[in-house]
Amino acid sequence: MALRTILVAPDPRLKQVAHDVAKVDGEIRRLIDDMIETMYEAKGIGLAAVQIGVAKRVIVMDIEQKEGERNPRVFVNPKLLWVSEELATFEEGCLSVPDIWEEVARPARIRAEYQGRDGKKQTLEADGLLADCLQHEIDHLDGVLFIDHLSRLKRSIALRKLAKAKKLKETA
Ligand code: K1U
Ligand code: ZN
Repeated sequence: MALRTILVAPDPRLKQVAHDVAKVDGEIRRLIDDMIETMYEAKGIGLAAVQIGVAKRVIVMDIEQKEGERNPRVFVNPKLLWVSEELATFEEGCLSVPDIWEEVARPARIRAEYQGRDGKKQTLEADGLLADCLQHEIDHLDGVLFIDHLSRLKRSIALRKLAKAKKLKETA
């Protein structure tokens, strides 16, 4: 397993639309393992392959992290089959948009299909943080960041904050 570098906005690679995975083979399983290691190292609850510069429809997630306990979920080729009209608001963060947290409203309940690490097709009904995080990560696979859901003013404040942090890092 290897740690991968997480891209930070406004890196243009975060805007690419990921391709379907044709077959869950050894190469994809190695990618999944690297993503899981990278997610835990970064202290995230989710990670999409696009965030490490790989344009494939792969997501890893663990929203129930407790000390010493790891239960990573894997979603290959995830697809939303149904979303509720009712919305739920969660405060979201993103490893590719560091140190910015904002409330985002998304469908409260979802039904999704995906393939697991074994390549088998599965369906899932979710609400709460799982539904929110899965929508956030599927957005990454379509080149969308959570700040794209904010008002123009809030998004430009967030982008300015990111640019300032980048400048400070370069001069340090
Ligand atoms: O996509 C990502 O970058 C992962 C992102 C997922 C997410 C978080 C919150 C709502 C929706 C989606 C993160 O994991 S941000 C980091 C994070 O959640 C966290 C970091 C430190 C302590 C507690 C939480
Ligand atoms: Zn994110």
